[in-house]
Amino acid sequence: MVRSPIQTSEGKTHQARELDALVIGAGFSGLYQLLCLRDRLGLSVQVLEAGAGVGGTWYWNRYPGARCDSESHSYCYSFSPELTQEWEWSERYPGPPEILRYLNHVADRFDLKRDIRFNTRVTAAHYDETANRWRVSTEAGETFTTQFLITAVGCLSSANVPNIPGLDAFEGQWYHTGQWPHEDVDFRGKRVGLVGTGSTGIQAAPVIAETAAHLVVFQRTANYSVPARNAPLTTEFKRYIKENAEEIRQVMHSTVNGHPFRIVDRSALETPPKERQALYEAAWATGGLRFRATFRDLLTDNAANETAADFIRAKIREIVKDPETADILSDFDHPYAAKRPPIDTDYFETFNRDNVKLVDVRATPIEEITPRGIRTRDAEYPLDIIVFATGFDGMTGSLLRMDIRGHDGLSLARAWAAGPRNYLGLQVAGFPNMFTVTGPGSPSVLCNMPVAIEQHVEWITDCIAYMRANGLERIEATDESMDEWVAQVNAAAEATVLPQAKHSWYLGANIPGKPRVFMPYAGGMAHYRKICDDVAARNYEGFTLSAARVSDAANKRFN
Ligand code: N01
Repeated sequence: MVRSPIQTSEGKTHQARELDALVIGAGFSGLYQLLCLRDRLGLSVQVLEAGAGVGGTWYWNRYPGARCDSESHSYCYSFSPELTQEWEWSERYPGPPEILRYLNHVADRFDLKRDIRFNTRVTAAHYDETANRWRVSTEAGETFTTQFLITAVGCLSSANVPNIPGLDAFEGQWYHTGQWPHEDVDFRGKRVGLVGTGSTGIQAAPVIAETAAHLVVFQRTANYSVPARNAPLTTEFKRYIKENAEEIRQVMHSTVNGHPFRIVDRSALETPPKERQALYEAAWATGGLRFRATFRDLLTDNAANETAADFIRAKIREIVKDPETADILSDFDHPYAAKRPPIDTDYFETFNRDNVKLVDVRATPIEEITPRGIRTRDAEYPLDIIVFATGFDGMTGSLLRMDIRGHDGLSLARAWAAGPRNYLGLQVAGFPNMFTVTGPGSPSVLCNMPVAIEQHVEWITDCIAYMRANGLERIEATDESMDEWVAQVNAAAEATVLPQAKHSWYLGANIPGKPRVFMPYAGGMAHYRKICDDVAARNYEGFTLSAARVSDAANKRFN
């Protein structure tokens, strides 16, 4: 490792670590990116991670009921057949402790932790044109310089605590699910308010209701949910996973969402109603995201989608005993799966409990938080604990909270003032040698994440290997390729029902003032993979690559 003197803005001089690549974040993406760049390409790499351990999203999201909605045998890396064979999942859907055990196992197995600096939050990354290097600063005042900067910061890492007047004066305790304490929160004997009914709130409500004295769920938008049907994995299924690992991988790589099952090539509209009902019943009994794969046209045709919506509405009315509560829970304002479709364990059943109440805050909005609880237009609900399951500043939040500056001091915040713009979700014009793993403009959150992550990390690794092999030092997306890609991202979204969910975080609609832009690429993971492969095969078409050498300026002081 080389150190060179750096002049900070305060005028102090200290040593900066010089690296080939710096990776921000030690979740699924950061760990694999470190392994690829360090062990396959032989680069000097440092990972900086804000948390005290590996895990990224799963390090922070430890709220009651948290569980992954991808099936465990697909929610893992597939790059190492040995790793696949040696690891054994215990349940159909893993919870945070098991996912963290898995990621720690991976980090230890591949000796990754020695190049990860924990408790280290990156605050800024500035590109130095002359040196062709990024200068990266941390909250603690350390500085690193690096040729390649890779953000592996996750899509859902910047918690959104709504700006409701009075929170500061609340006399009870409050928590955001995405920043859950590492100690247990004791709900016993407590009156708990849960704000938000996205995937998180739907998972948390049944578990909180089991121990709390009373739970009030504040729902703004009714949400579809399908039973997860979580269960321990049978010995037979565990054997199936091992024996068919390669075939499962092939399925995940060839499907739209990267899951280990295919969308059935059958139209909901063309299927006779009785048969369609039977298929939905079977899918409901199977549970999980497989429900969405029952028909091929659910996300592309509103009338087809309505058949799924009708089925779920009827299920809610069947499960929930109080008709008024059932009406509020099933008063959907968007097509099924236009928002990320939650899967649950006894969510709707929870509203049959005597200690649970649903409040429709679309009809009676929350006006303030008082010292004693939450006051809506119609009533005050006394509470000891408030749980905000109010989501995240998704996809761009965790990038924009760092001060990232490219050419001529251009900030990423300014470059994205009208919404995120990039090429392939991987690079932004004006920010050379910076790659965003599963950034906006890539399938990311519409895909089983590890599949999307492995594809990005491998593409970035291959790209850097290509540069090294060809004496190239700098890669930057062009403006034209970025314009073209943004148009493709928009067209892909418009071909689906996804943009019809007006309150969706996919659109940035959950954050006041955030530009309304549909962020993930909805054209399908398999198609996206092919596009990226083709770009690489055409010598990184759409990027400008140059042989600008890292000059001596790398060793001189930055201003
Ligand atoms: O967040 P969300 P999430 N007053 O943004 C409501 C992933 N995930 O944490 O819809 C009242 O979806 C908001 O209401 P509305 C997954 O990708 C995965 O639940 O804006 N309510 C909504 O009900 C998921 O999509 C897993 O009207 C307010 C809720 O809060 C993503 O994380 C598990 C409000 C936020 O829903 C985010 O899910 C969990 C306010 N001021 C999460 N502000 C699995 O793998 C917001 N809301 C299973």
